[in-house]
Amino acid sequence: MPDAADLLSVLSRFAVDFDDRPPIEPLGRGLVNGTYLVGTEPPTVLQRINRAVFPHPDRVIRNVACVTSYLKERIALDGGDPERETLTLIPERTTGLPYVLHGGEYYRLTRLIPGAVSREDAGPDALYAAAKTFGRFLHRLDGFPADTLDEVIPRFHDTRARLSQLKAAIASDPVGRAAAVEKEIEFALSREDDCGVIVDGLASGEIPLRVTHNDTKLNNFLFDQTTGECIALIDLDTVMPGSVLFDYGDALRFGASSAAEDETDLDKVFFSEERIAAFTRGFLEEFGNDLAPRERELLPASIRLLTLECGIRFLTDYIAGDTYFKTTRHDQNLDRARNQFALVRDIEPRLPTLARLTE
Ligand code: GN1
Ligand code: MG
Repeated sequence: MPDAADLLSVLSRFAVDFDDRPPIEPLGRGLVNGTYLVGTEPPTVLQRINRAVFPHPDRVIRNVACVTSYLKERIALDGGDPERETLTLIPERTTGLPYVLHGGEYYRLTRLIPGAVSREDAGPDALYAAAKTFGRFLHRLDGFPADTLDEVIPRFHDTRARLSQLKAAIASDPVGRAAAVEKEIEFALSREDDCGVIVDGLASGEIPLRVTHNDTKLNNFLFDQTTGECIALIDLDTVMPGSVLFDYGDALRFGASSAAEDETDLDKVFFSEERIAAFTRGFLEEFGNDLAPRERELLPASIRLLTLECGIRFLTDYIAGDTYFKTTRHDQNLDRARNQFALVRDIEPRLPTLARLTE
């Protein structure tokens, strides 16, 4: 955690008057940005944008500002609560910009949504609720002018490009780890032929390009602490033009797994059909009528592909020396990669059965 004095001086530059010297503590389990709860009146969330992941943090935050102000209008039109159903950025006092630049780092401050919690694990009911929120999110961004968004991480969900990054890491092998993970490398490379199915569909026009979230893991949804209702989809840093299949597949990659993303006992790691069914039902209720035939057809395959892609990314980062995803223990990225590959192995023979859920 950075120096408290530094964070306090950053906070003082946002256009908000805190009650007193605010207590600051780490918040959440995101793998990229530094996130802190500023626990005073008004309660807020401070984030330091990871510059290694996002080379232009100002563009990331500008995207988020545009997307949230658009969403707020749409939420109000739907009769919802714009302060609760999406993030509210607090500007810098003098410039009015949605961030503070301090010591070369970009910080943003958002209002804490009261009574809302994020979850690492959820049963079918919560997944059904999350899927409804996700479907509404897509609808609300339907008319958003996609060309005004900066593509903050180009080819973010281009699985073929992710595989090329893996090959590049293996070739340079900067910390000498590649030889010990030959089995995992082979697992990924042997699936190369299937990696282009979504991006090829986007290129041919069979899959529509939409404004999508691109990071729909369960802990990016907020739930009401008392009613369990799903309130909002947050972590909007990767909102970019993409495919709905990226979001559906990624949501289930994480949300329908029987275990945590870094569980090392792989016998405990498999997909729950009940959870896939619940999320799919909520999603189709909200968004089923908008789906193109090719999108609907590829729903089950997208769970497999996005899980494979995430495993490839974890493995690449392990070989590259753990420079991208935060780790808290040795070999955690390798454990994460093995975990994702276990899920892929589990789902591959089950795809024909799962297809019935999306018909
Ligand atoms: C990162 O920051 P967080 O935890 O919401 C990552 C996602 C991965 C996820 C894996 C910008 O998301 O793409 O799927 O970790 N975000 C970025 O848990 O790379
Ligand atoms: Mg997150």
